[in-house]
Amino acid sequence: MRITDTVRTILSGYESENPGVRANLARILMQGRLGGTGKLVILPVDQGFEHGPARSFAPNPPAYDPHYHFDLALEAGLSAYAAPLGMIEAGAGTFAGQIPTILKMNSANSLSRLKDQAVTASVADALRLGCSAIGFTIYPGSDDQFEMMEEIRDLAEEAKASGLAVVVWSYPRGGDLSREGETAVDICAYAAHMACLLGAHIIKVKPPTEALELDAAAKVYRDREIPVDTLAARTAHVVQSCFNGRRMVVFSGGEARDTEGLLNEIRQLRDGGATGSIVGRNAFQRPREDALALLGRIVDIYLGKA
Ligand code: FBP
Repeated sequence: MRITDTVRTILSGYESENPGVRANLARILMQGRLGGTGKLVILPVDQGFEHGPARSFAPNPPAYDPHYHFDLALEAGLSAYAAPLGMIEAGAGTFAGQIPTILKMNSANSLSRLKDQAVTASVADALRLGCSAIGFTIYPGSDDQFEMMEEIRDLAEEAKASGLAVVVWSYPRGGDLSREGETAVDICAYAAHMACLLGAHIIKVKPPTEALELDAAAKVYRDREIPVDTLAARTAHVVQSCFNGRRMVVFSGGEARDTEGLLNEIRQLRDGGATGSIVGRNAFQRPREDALALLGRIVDIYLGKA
């Protein structure tokens, strides 16, 4: 596989990483219909842990089968598939070498009152299963945020030493953050930036809203006239906050909703310079044919065709 100039430029932003890490980032960047473009669309399926099996899979029962998700990501020509240990173990053999996988190393569940996650896999698991990257969630703002940051510090060090890439889901919540503040643009940019500082290669955040949560930050946004009135402008601000574009940033899809609303949002993310999207429920909760059509249109957006 030869990499494109675009991918070579992206990899040059990761200038201290070893060849193993770069090769795994290249694998993800060269996979599927977006291969070589520098854009990514990833399928994440950890919602069984986060929300439970019925809420996640009852809308489309074939999705109870772990093989369904490997196959969906592959058929749709996506860049990678991310899931917790058990889901990856249940399909890694059949699909070995066909689609890059991201082992989600920690998970929350809806039965806990804590804004925290348990570490549920190891770097050795990721290597054994042929994964290209580890994935880890932090909850900036929560009472457990520092412990989570220390966990990813250790895991990222081990993963990078083993040549694996590191993807961080940075989801502000808990503590003194208001519900609105969880997706406020100042908080989203702050959370994305902290994930970069923690050494993430790919950062995953939710699309930011126009809200501003922190008074001290709000003053700067006003005084410096940082544009936050459109989603494209807010996306550009988040990308800038990720080392001025030297780190890849992907945006999550959220709860299942109408197709045109989702696609319009993704067009704005693209226009703001997002690396791509990571879309779970909106994909696997639709019947397979509808999901393939939707993912095809999302990929077309990042190809600049729609
Ligand atoms: P979705 O596209 O289904 O929102 O998936 C993205 C994701 O980050 C999942 O990886 C995760 O399970 C889920 O969102 C968490 O959603 P929430 O934090 O809203 O419960």
